Amino acid sequence: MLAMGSANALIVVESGLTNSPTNAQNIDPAFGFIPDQEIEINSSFDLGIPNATVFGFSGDGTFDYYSFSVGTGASPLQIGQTVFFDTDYAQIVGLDTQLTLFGTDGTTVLASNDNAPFDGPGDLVAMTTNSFLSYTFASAGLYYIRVSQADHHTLYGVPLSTRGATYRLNVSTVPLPAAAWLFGSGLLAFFALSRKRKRNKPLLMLGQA
Ligand SMILES: [Ca+2]
Ligand SMILES: [Ca+2]
Ligand SMILES: [Ca+2]
Repeated sequence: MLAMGSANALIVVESGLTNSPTNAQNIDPAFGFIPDQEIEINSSFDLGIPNATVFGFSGDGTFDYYSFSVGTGASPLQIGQTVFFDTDYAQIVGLDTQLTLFGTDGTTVLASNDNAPFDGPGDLVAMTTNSFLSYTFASAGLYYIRVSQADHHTLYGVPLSTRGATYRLNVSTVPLPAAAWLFGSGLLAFFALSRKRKRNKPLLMLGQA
């Protein structure tokens, strides 16, 4: 089941049939801009952060794959943006997550993380075993993020346990490139205005007479 359609549809519920890239659950329609206190990078960019949330209730002994678009317009994620992937609440049900990001072929590993290097919002427990990773996408396409269960003998984890495999997955980004661009053009506009004001100086000084 996928929450679709509106800008407010921020939550995807894991369908239970997402055990490979070919049947990954697409989360593009779930991206919205409503502030979410549990995304990892939120303190000073609370407004206008594209983010999507997945609630996983797997419990079916499989991997959970989700797909998302970058640079195609199907999601707000753009080329050159750093995207953050974060699991929350898994630890309190005894699930030690592993997050793995795959390229557009569904098999090339771009990044993977077992335990977040910090306790972020939604982790609740010190020394979290929830996962966190970030990645800056250089080219457009459909990518895959996988939630699995961490395993000391398997590099990228094993299928989720059939018991208690509940988690929340947050996908978010900081709109830095667009903000920087707007800031730059704002400065240009300011200087242009300053030059114009100088040129019109006699006119502006009338008010002080
Ligand atoms: Ca979090
Ligand atoms: Ca977390
Ligand atoms: Ca972990």
